[in-house]
Amino acid sequence: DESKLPDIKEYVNEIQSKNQSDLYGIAEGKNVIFISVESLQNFVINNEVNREEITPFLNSLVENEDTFYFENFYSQVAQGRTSDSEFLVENSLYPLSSGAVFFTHGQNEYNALPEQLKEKGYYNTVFHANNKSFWNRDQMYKSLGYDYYYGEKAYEVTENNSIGWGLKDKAFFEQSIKYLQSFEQPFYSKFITLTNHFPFNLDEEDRTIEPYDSNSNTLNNYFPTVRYTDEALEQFFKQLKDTGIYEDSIIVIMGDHFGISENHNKAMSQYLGNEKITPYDHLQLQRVPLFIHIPGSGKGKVMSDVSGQIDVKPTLLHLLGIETENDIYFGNDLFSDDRKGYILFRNGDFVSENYVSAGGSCYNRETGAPVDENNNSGVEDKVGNPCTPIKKRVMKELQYSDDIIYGDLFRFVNFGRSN
Ligand code: GP9
Repeated sequence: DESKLPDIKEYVNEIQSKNQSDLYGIAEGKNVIFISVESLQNFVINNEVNREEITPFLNSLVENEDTFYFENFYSQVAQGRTSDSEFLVENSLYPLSSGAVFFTHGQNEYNALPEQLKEKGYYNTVFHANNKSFWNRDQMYKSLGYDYYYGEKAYEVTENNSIGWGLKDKAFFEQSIKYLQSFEQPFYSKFITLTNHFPFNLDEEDRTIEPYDSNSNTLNNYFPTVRYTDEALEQFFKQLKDTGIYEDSIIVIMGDHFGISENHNKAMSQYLGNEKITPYDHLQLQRVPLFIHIPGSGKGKVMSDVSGQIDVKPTLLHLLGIETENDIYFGNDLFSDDRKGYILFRNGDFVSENYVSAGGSCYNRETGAPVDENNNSGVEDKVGNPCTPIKKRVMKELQYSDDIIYGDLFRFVNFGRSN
């Protein structure tokens, strides 16, 4: 109920980044092209399979002087998978512990990224070649402030240009460009890819690297589909340049969530060369790549701090020079040096700069070794389990986020928007 708001606001005010970064406003007035890549995990970046590079295009982006690449960026989704990642990114609130918030709270009041951009004159669209009602997107997108959703029917889908869940990524981007060209600028457009979806089916003609060899066909086939999507992204960048959209845009590429589940731990440990996949390793495998590409900025670098999907909204708003002081959210601006220092997961696990709490144990983040909880190893001036104080904050933060969603509390907040 409404009476919870003062405590929530106080907490949010405590954790929000106060120091403006050098990059504040660097992309003011630019289009935002956000690409959510299905099941793209971070372990494929700058890695090989059968001695071949898996993601040559994304690897070239890591080196690109206009790209910020976040190598310790975590997916924080729960049962709502892709829809949860969309929810985290656009609201900087946490998904729910059961069910998909897109379904259960699609009619809530939000103060989402698209709504805030609309206020600044942006035209907001989503591109995703699937049935519009999947994940209740058609409803939820209205609540989040989208102007239009280009779903499956906006595309020419044939037997030849589709596989698995539908339209192949290359055709998807190719057919989307004409819509982008027709928009008045600035626009915010989200693209959600599909080809790299479990069980990773791919036509022979689209396969440019060979599968891996293990007891898991899922993991084996993951690599060629990841490569296919990498090529689709490269092609899309080229099309954006050819049409002149590129220069007036910033381009964000993010993996939505894991593609290889725990069921494939044996094959995964073989690939990674680990003896087994521990709870610590499992959490580290929740890392997905985040690239923020700002053409002409020349300031790109690899960012190594702990970060997650909860941080995307304030980070993007600040790059666009949009103030968030009166907003209510749980992430931090990833370019600010004033951040809360941990990333939490829906089940209460977390990763902080020094520790990882997973499966009820506390680990040293750097080494992966369990911290001796009674013996104070790994910390100098704290007695007891160093994960305990962070865990308390984590549980409180999840509770506040749940309070907002279950109570639809943003009904009672005046964010100063006119729409
Ligand atoms: C469905 C696509 C995949 O439209 O976004 O969803 P997922 O199964 O990954 O949540």
